[in-house]
Formats: sequence, C-alpha cells, structure tokens
Amino acid sequence: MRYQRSSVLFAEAKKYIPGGVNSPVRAFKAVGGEPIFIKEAKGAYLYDEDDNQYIDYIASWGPLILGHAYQPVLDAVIEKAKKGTSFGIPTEIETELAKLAVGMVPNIDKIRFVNSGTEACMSAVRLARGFTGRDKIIKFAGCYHGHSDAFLIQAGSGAVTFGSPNSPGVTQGTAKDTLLANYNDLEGVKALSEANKGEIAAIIIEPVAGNMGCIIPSDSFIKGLRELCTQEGILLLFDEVMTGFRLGKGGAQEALNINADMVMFGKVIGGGLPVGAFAARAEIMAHLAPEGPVYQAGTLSGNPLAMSAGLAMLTALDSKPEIFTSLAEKTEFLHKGIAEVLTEKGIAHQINRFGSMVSVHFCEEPVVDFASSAKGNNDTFKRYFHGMLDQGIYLPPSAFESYFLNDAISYSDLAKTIEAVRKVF
Ligand code: KE4
Repeated sequence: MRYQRSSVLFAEAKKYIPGGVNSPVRAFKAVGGEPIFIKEAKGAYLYDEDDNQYIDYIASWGPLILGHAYQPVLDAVIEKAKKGTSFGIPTEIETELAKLAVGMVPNIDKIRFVNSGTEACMSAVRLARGFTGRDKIIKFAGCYHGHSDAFLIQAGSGAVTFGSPNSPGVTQGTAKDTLLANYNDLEGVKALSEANKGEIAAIIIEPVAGNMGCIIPSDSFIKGLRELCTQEGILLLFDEVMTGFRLGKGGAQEALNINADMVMFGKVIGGGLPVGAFAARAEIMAHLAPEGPVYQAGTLSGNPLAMSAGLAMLTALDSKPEIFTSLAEKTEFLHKGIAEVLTEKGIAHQINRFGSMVSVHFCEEPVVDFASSAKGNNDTFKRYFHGMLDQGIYLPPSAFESYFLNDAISYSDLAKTIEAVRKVF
C-alpha cells in the first residue's frame, strides 16, 4: 500500500503530539486524507517512509530555494556544529550574516536575528509601536504574519471598527488594536486611517502575498500605501518572510521598487534552520534594546549553527544572482504548461505567479484578495492535490498556499508535473 508506514507513524504521532503535527497545515485537514511522513530529501526530491519519491513544490514552505541538503549549507553546518552550536554569547558569524543581509537588501541599516517569522513580525510591530508611540496596526485579510496574538484577528463588525479575535485565547483587548483591510483595496485602508487618525503605528503587509495563494499587489495599491504611510507618519512594514531572498537579492522592495520602513525575514535567510530577522534604518533600530527602550530577546537568537546555514545560503545567492532568473523562468514554464492543460480540459482556473511563487486556483474570477481566493477552496482543488500526490508530485496541502520552486527542479521534473496534471483531469 502506497502510504502504509506513513499511516502507522501518523497514528503514533497523534498519541503524543496534538493532531500528530507540530504545525497545523501539515495535517492535511484542508485537503482530507492523512499526511505522508518524510524519511529524507535531496535536491528537488522528497522520499517518504514508504519509499515513494516526490518532486517537492513546497521546499519546507520556502527556505530550501536551492534544493534539499544543498552541499555548501551541509558542509557549513557540519563544520560549525563540531565547534559547538550555541553559546548565548556574541560570535563573529552573526555579524558576517548581518553584514551580508544588509548589503543585499535596500533601505536597511541594521538587522536583529530571531528564530522564526512569527518572532520577526511580532517584534517588528512592537518596535513600530515603540518608535511611533501609537498603538494600532492595520493588517490585511488573508495575510499571515505568524501566530502572535496581534495577527490572529478577523474583520470586526463595521468597515472601520477594530478587529475581533479569530482564535480562542486572543483577547478583545488585543483585537481592538488590530484593524482589518482587504488586499488591493486602497480606499478601505484610507477609510481606516481617517477613522483612526494619529493612532496607527504601522501597516503590515505581505508585499507579494503568499498565504492566500500568490497574490500580486496592483501598482496603485502598493504605491498608495507608501504615500499614505509617509503622509500620516505610519510605518510601512514589509513582511518578506516568503519573498525575502526569494524574489531576488533585494526581495519585494527591489522587485516592486517600493521603500519599506521595516522588513521582516524568515525561511531562506536561515537556509533551512530556524532563523527569522527584522531590519530597518538606523533611526528606527536605535529604539531596540539594549540600545533603546523597546525590549526584545531570544536565547538561541543568532546561534552560530543557524547562522552558518543562513550565511552559506545567502552567500550562494549573492554570488549567483542568475539563480533568481533561472527560478523565475522555470516557474513561468510550469505556469504555462499547467494553464495549457487546464484550458484544454475546460477546467475553470486562475494562475497567479510572481518570480518563483505561483498558485493554481480552481475558480472563474481573478484572485486579487482573500474573498476571491476562498472561491478556489473546493473539491476540485482537493481532487487535484491528491491526484498529484498519488503521481509523486508534492504540492501545498491547502488552496491558500503558494508553490515555492527550488532551483534543483529540472525542466524534465516540470514536464512530468504538467503531464501529471493532464492525468488528474
Ligand atoms: P514562521 O513563524 O512560521 O517561521 O513564520 C510565520 C510567517 C510569517 N510571515 C509569512 C509571510 C509567512 O508565510 C509565515 C509562515 N508561512 C507558513 C506557510 N504559509 C508556514 C507554514 C506553517 O505554518 O507550518
């Protein structure tokens, strides 16, 4: 049986770990069925516990942009581990990675390392509040910035009232400081800003969204946000946990030609080990402890083992920027191939793509925000996901996620993937 050992392992995992997973999206709740368990991975391929091979389109949700077990990262981590993994005392390699990252990304002078994208976004919001002396933030429905309380909020009752919790355990007290707007709706943001004049510390956004599938901001929307923030003294926070070091050296700021006030990173910056980061111009970062009063800390933040993976990864990307072009071309090839098959089969679909982020939505209307993305969350998607999985293609197990291509994927892998779509339909 194709998934026998995974099924046994899942039953065992559920005895000791809630839902059998350490992050909900892995449990296949959005697509049905049981998750597979991975034994190992190399390059573009995953191998599950039943020795099935898969072409991997999630790359651990983004980090492994050069493929699994990338040799230069392995070598760096193995060498570093022999000298100790963490000291809780400053090390030179933290400065090396900080210097490299600051050199690759525009508009940042200083960077603070943490251990996840959640920590990066949570800390950036606290710093924005501390820097501006304001309490409220605006976020967008469908954008995900990690699981800290301020972000687990859904639209409140009225268009310009505050949000309401979308998870038990998040208090009304927290929710009142988070305002909800819709992606690509600049008028809605302006209305919120007007109704809360002088009270908004930051607008936090995924500059190219990846948690509603891939959604690209309209030029007028993202430019309008920048202008509004400048005019109102609001900090524009780019959550580049997905886009950072994936869209190019300079991430979404460079790709969209928009200057953010703060940028948050995760995924690629850690090369597959737990690293997050947030960065800004010196004036803002000077407010962060121990230099300034805004507190933020972490036992394993900047640990040399994780830094060694991140340094090897960013060094590879910095020295071979053609990787970004090659990845974008592979993603375009996949997009066109899938679109051709779905059109030929008469399947209603939308495909959104930006750089090496792409998403397939089985709906009639263009996908430009959370509401339109939700229309693609249907049985056709579930049939597609499992049909591809059974043919050895591992896609994100949710209609609200993006594919993340890794550069180890070959054109023959892409061709196989397109052929598999044809077989499903
Ligand atoms: P982490 O705390 O999971 O490292 O990062 C949170 C985060 C912040 N910002 C953006 C734009 C993100 O995409 C994420 C995390 N992404 C999800 C995938 N959509 C992680 C997968 C998971 O939750 O297991």
